[in-house]
Amino acid sequence: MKKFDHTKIEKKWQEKWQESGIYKTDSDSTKPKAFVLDMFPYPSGEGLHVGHPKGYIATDVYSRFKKMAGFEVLHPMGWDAFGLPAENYAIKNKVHPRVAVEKNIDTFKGQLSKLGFNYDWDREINTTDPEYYKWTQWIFLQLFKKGLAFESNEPINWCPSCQTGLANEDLESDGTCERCGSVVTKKPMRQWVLRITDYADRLLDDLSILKKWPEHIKESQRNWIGKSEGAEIEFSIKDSEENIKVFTTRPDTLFGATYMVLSPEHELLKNLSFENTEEVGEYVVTSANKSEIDRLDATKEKTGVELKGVKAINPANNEEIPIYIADYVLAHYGTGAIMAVPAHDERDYEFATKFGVKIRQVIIPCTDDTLNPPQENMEEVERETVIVYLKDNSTGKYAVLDWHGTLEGITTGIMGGIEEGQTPEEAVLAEIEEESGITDVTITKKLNWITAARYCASHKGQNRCAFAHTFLAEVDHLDSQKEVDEKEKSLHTLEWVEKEEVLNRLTPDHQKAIWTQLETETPTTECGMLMNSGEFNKMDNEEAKLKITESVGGKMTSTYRLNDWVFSRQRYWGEPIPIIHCEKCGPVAVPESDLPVLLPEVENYEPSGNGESPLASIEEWVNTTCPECDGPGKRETNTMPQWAGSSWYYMRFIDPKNSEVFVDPTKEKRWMPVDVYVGGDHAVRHLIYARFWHKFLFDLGVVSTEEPFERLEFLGFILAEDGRKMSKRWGNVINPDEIVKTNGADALRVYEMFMSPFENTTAWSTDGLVGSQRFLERVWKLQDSITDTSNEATSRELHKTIKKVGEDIEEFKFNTAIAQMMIFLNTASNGITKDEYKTFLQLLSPFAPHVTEELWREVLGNENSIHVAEWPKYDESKLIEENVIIAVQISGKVRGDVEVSIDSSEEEVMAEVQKSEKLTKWIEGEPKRVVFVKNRLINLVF
Ligand code: ANZ
Ligand code: ZN
Repeated sequence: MKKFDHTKIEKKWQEKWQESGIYKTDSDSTKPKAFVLDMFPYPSGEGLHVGHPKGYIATDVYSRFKKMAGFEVLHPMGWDAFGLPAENYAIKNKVHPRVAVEKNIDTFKGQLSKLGFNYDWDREINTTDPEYYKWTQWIFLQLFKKGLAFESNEPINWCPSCQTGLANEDLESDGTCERCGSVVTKKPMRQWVLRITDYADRLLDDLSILKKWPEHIKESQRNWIGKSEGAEIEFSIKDSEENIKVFTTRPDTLFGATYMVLSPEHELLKNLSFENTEEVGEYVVTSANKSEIDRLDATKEKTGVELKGVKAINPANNEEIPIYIADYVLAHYGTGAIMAVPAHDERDYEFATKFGVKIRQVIIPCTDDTLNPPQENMEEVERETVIVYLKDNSTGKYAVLDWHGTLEGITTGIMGGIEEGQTPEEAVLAEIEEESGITDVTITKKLNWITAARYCASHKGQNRCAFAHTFLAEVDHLDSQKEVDEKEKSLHTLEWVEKEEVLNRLTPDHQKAIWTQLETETPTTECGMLMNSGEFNKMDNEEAKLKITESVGGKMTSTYRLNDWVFSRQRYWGEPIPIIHCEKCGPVAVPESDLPVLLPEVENYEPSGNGESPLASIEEWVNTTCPECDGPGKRETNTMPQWAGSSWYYMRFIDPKNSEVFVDPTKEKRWMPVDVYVGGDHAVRHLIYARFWHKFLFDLGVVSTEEPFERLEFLGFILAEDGRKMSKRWGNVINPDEIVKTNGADALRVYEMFMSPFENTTAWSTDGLVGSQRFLERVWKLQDSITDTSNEATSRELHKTIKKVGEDIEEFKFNTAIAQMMIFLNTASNGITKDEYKTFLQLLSPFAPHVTEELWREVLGNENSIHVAEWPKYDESKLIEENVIIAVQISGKVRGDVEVSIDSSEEEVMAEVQKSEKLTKWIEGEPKRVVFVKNRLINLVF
């Protein structure tokens, strides 16, 4: 047997595979297709670390498997090379970004090639290639022609360090720049914007078609789109022609709107005359300097200014209500103005409490009691009740009632009905005296909200809906406590418990909720029935939403968190936006025949800092003629964001060299959609942008599917051995080139697929890597175990392995596929035939393509590559597990038997014995000794 030397064989096969062209995709093939796609990389200056290839290994394994299984596979690779990092790198190292990118691509490609990937490099694409970005510009022009790309002068995110405008998607969740971490400010500037919001509903609704996407990615997209359904309602302003339009998700609370708030940026401020202009003006300036994150920060105290001398009219009850400006209302959400309902909205509650605005409850939260739920077909009777939590100041404890009789098991506060002519407060004192015999009580707090609970009063044969007024009361000592009468005693026992215990002791959900609310004083945001709402009283609030909206002439509508896509960057390294500005004709599309608009050479590609792209300084390039009127025109100098090229690249792989169209329609139909898309980033950004462009192209009729990516597999990252992210900064980066040298590409590939479930984030382990290397060495040595006659155990395990590996690869469960191959290897070391060995190598070949090829061809003498061999089939009959009956003896006497699968271990047999009552009654304590004869008997000696 030759020695296993990965350094020799890996390089050799990589060269042979390239020469023989086994990875070329045959465009004319009629086999079923598999389009297997990686999120193509951004070729950074730092090269790959061992974490990067995890996804590429997975697609390599998958596409090799699919090819063997009879599919025509498209598995391409390319470079997403425009954008800030290349440009920042270039500025820092004083080289042209194009030169830097070319060098970086060389490094990346070299690193990837060493891992033995089966990419069809004839289809390599690069987003910075003019032949490629010609089509990115072409798509932009189509968007422009359909009115979906437009100019705007709204304030946008501005990164002072990158000196460019950014889309919301380019910000971290804390509002800093995703690239450099700087705090992003708002700056009004001219920019290009794509109307992605026109597609918001389809982007949202079609998530449901994407059955093969991970749920959490779909959920992130749903949140990003952030659809809210509600109503638009207009409020008139007293003695004015103006109106305030609000968006609300709770039109059912309209009667409770006791004030209004405009965002400080609201246009109406210009048209209204109010008394305190100076104060208002100052507030507007202060909020302009605050970040959105600050403004939405719930922990910060609410601020605002009332517009003195103006009042709005609540259309539901014609009440005059004050108008404020406050920065907790954002200009770019809904209509930029709200009706404030302090009784049912937390922000409004906080604001109203601080500014002394009226709070009016209009919704009564209702809960069905879970212990005594209302019964169907019973009449419902309404009752007003009081609930009071009484504190004994001498001990700090609170009174609870344990109920008896039909209410056995229920614990509540002191409670009872309000009688005719009684105020709730009088009822409280009366109930306390009746149920506890205590008199010298002071009421210290009344809950601001009435709540309701529905329950079944079975002794009365009726359902009750109790509207509860809730109180806190105190008594200084219990000296005056009298005996309660016998009848009350039989109903309940009074108990004093520590404050911390009260919540645990209370049993009805309703009481738990109000006890908590007494403490936190939060407004009630739940659903329920209406009160203080005129003709709508007692109506269910869901029903009231539409009814109230209609009654005031409002309309139901939706609003989205998603904003239009800010699509221009004031930077050099991007696709020029193919627009010419003409004084007479406005922005005009560059004729399609003039595409691509080439990115010109510049002396200095550093950002100017004044909000202009470096392209603005190249006069010869900027000045041109207007395609419409032949008059003087100026080229657009902003460039596209780095997400442009990646929004459609997958289709270019289908037809990478076509100079007539971005993809030939017949080929597009053959290959789209992408069957499996693999990556570990961009849950929202890239995946929303690409879906948007794809739907747009679908509407144009130039692509044939509604969605681009049929199935998405999202990977978990690989962390450094120390559990941190791999980064130069921590000095914990591992370069795959090193691993390839010392342990081999095959070992690296097997290890990364074996380390954990594919979607898990896992720390690198050198021991784990070495374990995978050992496994491959044992596979190599298995050639010594080849025998002429087959062995039943090996044969059975092999068929089990064929089935499991195939199914697991299909489901991206690579780790369990490898685990099964390890099990097989153990069995096979007792003997394996040459044919079985071949089959096993085929199963392993997608994971470890080099060593399996070497064994397949050089050791076992096959002519053709293992990678074009057909995927093995398993024999169902070999999968049936045979069972055997094992006699069970207790201290030598046969007491019964158990049925287990053949070759079960002592532990497995014991586990069966433990399940049998007939046997366990003979077992007491631990046996002194166990005699086990495989497939025959077990004897427990006591
Ligand atoms: C009255 C109301 C009563 C509201 C109530 C809520 C609860 P989501 O769900 O996030 O869409 N709102 C509307 N526009 C706003 C803006 N520009 N800035 C800040 N807040 C705004 O939130 C919709 C709710 O947020 C709207 O419904 C409105 O307050 C507020 F018990 O109207 B609501
Ligand atoms: Zn013109």
